[in-house]
Amino acid sequence: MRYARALAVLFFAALGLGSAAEGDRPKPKPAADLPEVKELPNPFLFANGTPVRTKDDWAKRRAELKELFQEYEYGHLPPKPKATVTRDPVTTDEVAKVSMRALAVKLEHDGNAITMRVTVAWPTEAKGPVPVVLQPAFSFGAPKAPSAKSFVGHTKRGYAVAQFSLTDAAPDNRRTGGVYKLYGDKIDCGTLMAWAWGFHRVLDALEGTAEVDAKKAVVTGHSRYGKAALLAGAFDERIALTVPSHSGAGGSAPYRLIYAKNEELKNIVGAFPNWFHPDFKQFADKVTRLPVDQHLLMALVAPRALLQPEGTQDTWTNPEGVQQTYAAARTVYEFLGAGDRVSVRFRPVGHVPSTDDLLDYADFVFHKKALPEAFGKLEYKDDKKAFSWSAPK
Ligand code: GTR
Repeated sequence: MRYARALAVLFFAALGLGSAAEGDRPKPKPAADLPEVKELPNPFLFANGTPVRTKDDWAKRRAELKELFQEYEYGHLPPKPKATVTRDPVTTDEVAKVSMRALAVKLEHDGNAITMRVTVAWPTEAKGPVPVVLQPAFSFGAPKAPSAKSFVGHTKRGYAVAQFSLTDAAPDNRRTGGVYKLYGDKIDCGTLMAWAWGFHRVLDALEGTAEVDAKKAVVTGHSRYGKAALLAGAFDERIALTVPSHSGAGGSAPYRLIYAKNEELKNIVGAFPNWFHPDFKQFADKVTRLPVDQHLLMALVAPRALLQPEGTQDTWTNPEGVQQTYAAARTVYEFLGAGDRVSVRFRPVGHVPSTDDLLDYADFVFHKKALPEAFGKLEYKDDKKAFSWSAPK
């Protein structure tokens, strides 16, 4: 049996799959056999109870957490396929001072191919490569060709944008097409991890795009795409700044801390089962047995920069809970000496994103500009810290 498994691992490695395939991985312990943890789980304790004391320990704990998120919540990040990028000629809108080009990113595996279409826009007057914001268009169908004008908000502040449709990487509501067409049943990821993979493939293509500085890549998205952006940032250390906007359940909001009519684990796995690992639904009535919670996903981004934009009237996305996950993730940033790389921004709004907040924070991260005062201000002043642990001294 062991031998067969080892052979299978070798077989899938030879196929170019970095790790074992779905049917081949040992099943993790079921939810009912996991210990109950009522508060936000402690980032500084390994699953076997050993404490994290040093930065080297954190690197190991980080690897452990990545595996826990993959095996229980999201499924595994699919491998990197063969990619061929075709670049259209540059067009320039002289009035908007925006230059653009379209990329077609062809991804292939085992005789199957899919294409992600990306529009890259940058300030015509830029003197060299500029930081780039990777942003999915919020559309469920084929993306329309975006106009130069729609990028002016970014380009006039010195940023490039790479806009694409995550539904090229995986459809919103089923496990077929996109990455599933490439790897079929050899992958166990849900849509959110498939979308994170999509962000990574766009970043691969941007690394070969001279007008942008791919070392200053920002990933962002709103709501469901915010969840995907957070996962993308957590699982790819090339990403310099992660901005999951109003990402809610499955994003930055805690499953364990519910304050009002917030989306709960049972709601999201009921409404969007395909977004997650097929077995994640076992936690619907066992939230406290989940070995992770979402502050730990945020902590995986550390020490790279992370901004949490939230709306205080956007109750479904649990902004009050995010104040807690932010505080909890912050302990890891501070432990790593990067306490100035994480922030939160509460606006008195409902379910709407803010480009200004993203660019203000990017200016701070990339250009050392002062941050407006509202950044880092807590909104729920009476709420006590919802966890008893702290970082090792
Ligand atoms: C809602 C869902 C949220 C969020 C949102 C969106 O229906 O409950 O988790 O994903 O959709 O993406 O707009």
